[in-house]
Amino acid sequence: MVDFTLTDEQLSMREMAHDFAANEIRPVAWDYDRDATWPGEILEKAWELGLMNTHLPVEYGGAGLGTLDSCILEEEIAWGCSGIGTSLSCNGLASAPVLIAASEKLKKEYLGRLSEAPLLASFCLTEPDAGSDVSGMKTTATRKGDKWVISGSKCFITNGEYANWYTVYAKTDKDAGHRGISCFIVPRDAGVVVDKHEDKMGQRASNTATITFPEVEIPLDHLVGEENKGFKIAMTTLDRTRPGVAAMGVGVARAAMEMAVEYSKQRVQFGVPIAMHEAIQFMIADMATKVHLSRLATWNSAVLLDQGKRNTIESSHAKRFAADTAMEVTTDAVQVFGGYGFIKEYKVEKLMRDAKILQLYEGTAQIQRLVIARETLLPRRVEQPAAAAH
Ligand code: COS
Repeated sequence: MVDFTLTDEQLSMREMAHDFAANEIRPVAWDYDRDATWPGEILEKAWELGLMNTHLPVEYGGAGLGTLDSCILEEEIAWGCSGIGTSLSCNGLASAPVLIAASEKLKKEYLGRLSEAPLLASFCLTEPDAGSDVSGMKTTATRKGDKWVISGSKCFITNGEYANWYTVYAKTDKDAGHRGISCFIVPRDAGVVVDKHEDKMGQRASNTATITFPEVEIPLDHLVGEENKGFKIAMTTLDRTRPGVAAMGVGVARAAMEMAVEYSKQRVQFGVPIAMHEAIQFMIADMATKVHLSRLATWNSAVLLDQGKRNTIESSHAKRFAADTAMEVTTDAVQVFGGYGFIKEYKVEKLMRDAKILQLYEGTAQIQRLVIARETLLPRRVEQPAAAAH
C-alpha cells in the first residue's frame, strides 16, 4: 500500500523539531550567518533533546529512528537554518560508513562516543584534486607493523575543526583505481591537523575545514570493512545520506516560499497586494508544486531504505530535484521581494545563498544526473559492502 500518512509519533517529532527550529535556531540564524559563528550551543541543546544522531541504532545509544523519521526532522531544522542543519546532521554522514561496514568493536567505541556526549565526527572523502572523481584521491594508507599510516589532505570537511573522529578514505593500492580505496576511522588525537576554515557564500554557520593527516598512525583494526572496498562503502553511504540533503532542500525551499507568500500579501503595487497579480500567483504556485514534489521524492527515497531496499536512483532523484528546487524557489522568492529581496535586512537573500551548496555537496547536481542516467540506461545490481572480520 502506498501511504505517506505520518504516524502520531512522527507528527509529534516533527512538531518538536519545528518548535526547536522556530525558538532556538531562527532567532539567531541571521546573526550566525553574518558572523559565521559556530553553533556549538545549539548543537548541544539539540543533542540533549535527541535531535542529533537520530539514525544511530538503540544498541549504540541512539534513538534508532528510520531514514524517513530523520528526513522529517531535517526538513524542519533546515527550515530554521540549513547551515545549522548541516552541522547537526553531519554525524549521520560520518557514521554511515561505520554502520555499514565497521566491526562491532569500532561501532561500540566510536558510535558510542556520539551518543554518550555531544561530540562530532566528520566524513573525509573530498580532496583538492578529487571531488566528483573519487578515484582520483591521493591520500594513502600504508601498513607499518601493527599500524596504518595515513598521509594526505582532505578539503571541504564539514565540522572538520570540531570533530572528535573522522571517517577517512585513502588509497591502499595506488594502481587499482576505485578498487584500491579503503575506509578508516581516524581519531582526532592520533595527530590530525586542522588547516583551514573556509569563508563561505552560504550556510555560514556550518564549519568547513581542510584536514591534514601528516603520517598519522592508527591501529590496524581501524580499517572499516574490507581492505580496498572503501569506494563501495562511500557510494552506499551517499545513497543513504542523500535523502537527508534532499530533506534540507525541502526545508530551505519551504522557508523561502513562506516568506514570499507573506510578503506578497502585504506589498501593494498597482493598488492591490502583489499576491493578486497572476504573475506572482504563478510563481507561488510553481514554488508550492516543487516543494511538494521534492518532499514526495525525498520520502520515497527514505522509505525504500527503511524497507532495506537499494535506493541509488531514488536517492539521486530526490537529492538533485530538491536541491534544484531549493535554488529555484529561493531565487524566485528574492524576485517576489523585488529590490528589497536583494537587501540583507529582508533575510530572504540568506536562503538563496544557503541553497547553492545543496546543489554541490554530497554529489553535485551533475553527478546526480550522471547516476540517474547510468541507472536508467544500464540498471545494475550492486553488492553491499561486508563488515571487516576484526
Ligand atoms: N552502491 C554500491 N556500489 C556502487 C554504487 C552504489 N550506489 N555506485 C557505484 N558502485 C560500484 C559499481 O558497481 C562499481 O563496482 P565494481 O568495482 O564491482 O565494478 C564501482 O562502484 C565503481 O563504479 P563506477 O564505475 O560507477 O565509478 P565512477 O568512478 O564512474 O564514479 C560516481 C561514480 C561519479 C557516481 C562517483 O564517483 C560519485 O558519486 N562521485 C561523487 C562523489 C561525491 O558525492 N562527493 C561528495 C563528497 S561528500 S560532501
